[in-house]
Amino acid sequence: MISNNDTLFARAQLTTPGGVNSPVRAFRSVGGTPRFITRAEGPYFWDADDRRYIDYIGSWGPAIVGHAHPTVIKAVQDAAARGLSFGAPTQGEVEIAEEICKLVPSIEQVRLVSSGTEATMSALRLARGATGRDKIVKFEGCYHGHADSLLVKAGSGLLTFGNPTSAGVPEDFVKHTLVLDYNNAQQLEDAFKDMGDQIACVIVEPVAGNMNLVRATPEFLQTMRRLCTQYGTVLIFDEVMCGFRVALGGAQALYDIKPDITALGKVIGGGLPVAAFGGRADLMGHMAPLGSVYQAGTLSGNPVAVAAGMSTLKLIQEPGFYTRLGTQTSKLVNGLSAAAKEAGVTFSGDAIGGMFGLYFAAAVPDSYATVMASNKDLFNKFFHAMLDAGVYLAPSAFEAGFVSAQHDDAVIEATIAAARGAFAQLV
Ligand code: HOZ
Repeated sequence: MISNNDTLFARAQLTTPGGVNSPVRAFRSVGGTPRFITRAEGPYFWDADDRRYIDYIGSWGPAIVGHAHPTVIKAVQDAAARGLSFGAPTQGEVEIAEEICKLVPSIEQVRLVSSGTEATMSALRLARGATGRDKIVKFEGCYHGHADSLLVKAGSGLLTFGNPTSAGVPEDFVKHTLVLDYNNAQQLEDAFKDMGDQIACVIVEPVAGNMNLVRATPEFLQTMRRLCTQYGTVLIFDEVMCGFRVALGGAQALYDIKPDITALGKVIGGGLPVAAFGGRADLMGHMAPLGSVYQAGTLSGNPVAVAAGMSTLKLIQEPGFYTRLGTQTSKLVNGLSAAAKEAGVTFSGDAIGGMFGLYFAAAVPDSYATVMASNKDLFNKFFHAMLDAGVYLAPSAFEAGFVSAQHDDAVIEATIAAARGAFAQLV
């Protein structure tokens, strides 16, 4: 029988490059046909053949309270009934800004945008505008959206500037981007010693989620904070993925480090397009209309999206929310690790709050190089065995996974049972 997913994928490729609107969805890394999703509820979604999957991407992070949570749906329906977009300020924008500032104390003022890419791109412009400097530092393996200056990989040596990772990004645009190793505090010290007074900002995922899950060491982030303060460089935490995921106040609460600017997204939109950047009021004062750093957006602070985000932010503040989320995520990772061990498969896992990493490697990686050394072929086989068993993991060995508040014990146990079968197929 012809699968509806196959039919839709064939059609999609006629009108959309690669058949998808975001590359990782195309299953290129793991092979096979992407699933076209028709509906979702709680920890599950269903594909075009009406097959149900336990979902561990949660829309790549936003679905922290589970899919189609009745409270969020009601808030969206109520907001939509009042009008979809006004291009003028609303009370909802004031309320969500107040909520974000309350939950993330390093954020004194915040500007809403529509995607994580916009948030990091604008944060970068702000840092450059406020410092009058051009150079920026990022780390290999951290992904900050697809702005030109950030699609850069390391150059040939430590203090050489980077090379574009995408066609269409002129060398000239990235000649100010220095790419250093994640978790290498000494390298960062050396870079600042060499050119600290020219660096506008350091941007980092304090818990990286785009090279699988890789946590920063406290020493690495503390060194970064110290150097940025010493040299008047803006420290930007990209918490688009880990914000409200690893803890209520984000990774900065977990590590007890205050960045100057934070980029947020995903959870703050509850499944609709809301992202934000915010931080020290003196820095945010450089933004137009107060200052000379320009940024704008027709759908920024969209009332329906803000309603979804605000209701999600309220739900995650319910007592015990993060304790339960962390417990379920740890149960998942521990169960998968035990199942791999029983099967004799080299495997490790890590979990922080509602985010997790699965690695076909003996130890949890701490850098881009160690992540890349994990066994991608085994991951791909495991991915397909799990998919066949009704469990949807991220279709790439280099993406983090996400658990929602609706992943109860029965769901986690069903996943571990599926994994026992999947690991057995690998040996
Ligand atoms: N940026 C996401 C991967 N880290 C993918 C987003 C999507 O395809 O929806």
